[in-house]
Amino acid sequence: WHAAWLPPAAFRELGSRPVLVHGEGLLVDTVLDEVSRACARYGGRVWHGPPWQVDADLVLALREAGRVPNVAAESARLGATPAVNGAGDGALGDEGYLLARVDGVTVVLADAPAGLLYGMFHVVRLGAAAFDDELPARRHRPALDRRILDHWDNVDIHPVSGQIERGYAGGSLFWRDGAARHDHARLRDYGRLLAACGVNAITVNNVNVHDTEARLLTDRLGDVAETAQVLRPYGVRVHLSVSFAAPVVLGGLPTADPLDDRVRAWWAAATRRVYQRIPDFGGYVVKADSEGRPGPFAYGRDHADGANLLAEALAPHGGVVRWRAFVYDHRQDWRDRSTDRARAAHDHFAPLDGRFDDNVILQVKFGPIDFQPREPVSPVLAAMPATRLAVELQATQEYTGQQRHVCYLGPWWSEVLRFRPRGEAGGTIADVAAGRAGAGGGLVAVANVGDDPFWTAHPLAQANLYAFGRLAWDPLLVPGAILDEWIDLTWLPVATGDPETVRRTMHAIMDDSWRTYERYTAPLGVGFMVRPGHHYGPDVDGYEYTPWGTYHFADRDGVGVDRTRATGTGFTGQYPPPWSEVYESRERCPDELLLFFHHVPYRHVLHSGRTVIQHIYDTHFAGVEEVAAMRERWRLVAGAVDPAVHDRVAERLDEQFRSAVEWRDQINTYFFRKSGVPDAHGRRIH
Ligand code: BDP
Repeated sequence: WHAAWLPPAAFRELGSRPVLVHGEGLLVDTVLDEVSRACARYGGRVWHGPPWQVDADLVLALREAGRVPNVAAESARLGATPAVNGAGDGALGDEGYLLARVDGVTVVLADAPAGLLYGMFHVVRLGAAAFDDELPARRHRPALDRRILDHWDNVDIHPVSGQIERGYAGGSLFWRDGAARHDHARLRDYGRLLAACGVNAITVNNVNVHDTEARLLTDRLGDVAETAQVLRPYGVRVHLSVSFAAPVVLGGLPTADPLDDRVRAWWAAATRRVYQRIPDFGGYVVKADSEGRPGPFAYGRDHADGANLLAEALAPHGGVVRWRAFVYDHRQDWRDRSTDRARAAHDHFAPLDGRFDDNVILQVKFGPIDFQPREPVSPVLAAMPATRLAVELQATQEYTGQQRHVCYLGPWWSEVLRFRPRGEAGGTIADVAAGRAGAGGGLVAVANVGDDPFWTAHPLAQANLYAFGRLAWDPLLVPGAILDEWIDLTWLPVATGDPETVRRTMHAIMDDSWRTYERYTAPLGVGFMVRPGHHYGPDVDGYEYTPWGTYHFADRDGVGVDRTRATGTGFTGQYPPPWSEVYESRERCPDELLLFFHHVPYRHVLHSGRTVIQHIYDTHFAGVEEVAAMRERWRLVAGAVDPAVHDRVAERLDEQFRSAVEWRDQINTYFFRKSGVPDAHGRRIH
């Protein structure tokens, strides 16, 4: 498998110098190991101090209490600007570090081993710039304490979802055909990749917990412990998805009622055993009463009762339960517009604000429906000030081209994280996820990796994993700059041609690729015009007359879902002002979300000055042209990147082009036939 963003050559600068590593601990050993390997390759030297008195170019040191002055004084001495993130008190916390250039030596100081590890990867990222005398002294801390990837991996091959539910990059890194893979070398490499972009926890199994997977909690716990052990040196903690019915399915109890004492005792005992084997275990993830999963509703209890049951079992050990807010009726009547799936999470959860225990995190999908390439931000994220909230993103490209299409999601996630649900005066979604001093629910993404040699099948999809980690560390990073970092680390060290051409080409292909994808797929926020089941490629009416609650309501006069209070489902009323008013108004609603909130005539004029129907035609023609241009650009770097990678991307771009043409033709034809309105530019639409 390929090294992704940590090819040995990315360590050239660090590895060709004298380096001092100071401190003790498992993660310090990891730093030492990384530095030693780099130095062995590039001729540097490494000392494990004390003593301090060596002539090093780089010092990576863990400060022992009492031995070194406090960080505030020390940063002041080094002229460090305060960390942009985290507590303003100057503390470095468990994961922070101070990076500075002092008298010709680059210094990384941390108070805890994880900080040293993150600091070392920062030095790797900077390359030569880390040794520049102009390097600004700065404290660094993650904005969010929890930066988590949820793997939707099954232990068994599931008849419908396979080895990985919505996985597009081969088999699982953890499981194969019903058993653990024990592939420690690969797992360890995965841990490195995660640490290098800042991810500090993963969930090792699917949120849809089938029978074999349920047993990871009990008799198959050893496999989880083994995974935790391999990832621990990289500061990555393990979480488990559990079934709410576990006391029945695994424990033989007659009930899983959250208020039943036997059930509480069962969870307490099961959880105690987990912590005996995995002392730093992160916690549980639960999908309950959703898409057929068991939950508290069966016992007449609500989701606060359900979540608090598990919270109580985890609390003595410092664990958290991440309870998913993705709860809706997937058996609804498509003729009944009053049952709006977009409303479901808020209807269920907003009234429960204040009822959750401290170690409950409510994990909310970023949008009200389901990971579409365009949705408004979920109103739940503005409705529960007394609850710890995590924001859930989808790195696996279920609805964004399934890792056959290039779709760099950094700009989309950045837009979500910077959104201010209460208007300019209020905080951002990133603030909601950060909670107070970073201790909020954090940022979570559904993972996009598998055992494919390129990790993500589409080599360019790696950028989404990288960007997720970096945005979770610092949500204010600029997506183009993250991409640049990723290109620098991943591609340039191994480029076989002019590096600047490679960089330019990558940017040209990827910077705007999410918007390109949006242009040739479902228009103006309406979403879900995909093939039912697997969700790849267009199907104009695939979900239109089904019970799933995902409709576009196109008819001969117009298209879109009326979610207004005045005439529709009332969903706009779940937002606080100003958005409740902005979304309610056809005139003020942003173009890209118009059809999410309104049913409008085809000749409705957008802010752009174009009619809805002409916008649909134009964007679909443009989207396909943009993919054609991507393909052309990629051809031009044939000699400049590894041929195996080049071939893989080229083959995917061919498929993306074919698929984009299919989308364009089906969407345009469909709306032409519905509306009868010809293209203003006379282009051929069937
Ligand atoms: C949907 C996926 C489904 C997941 C579900 C979830 O299609 O496979 O189980 O989300 O998040 O997008 O639970």
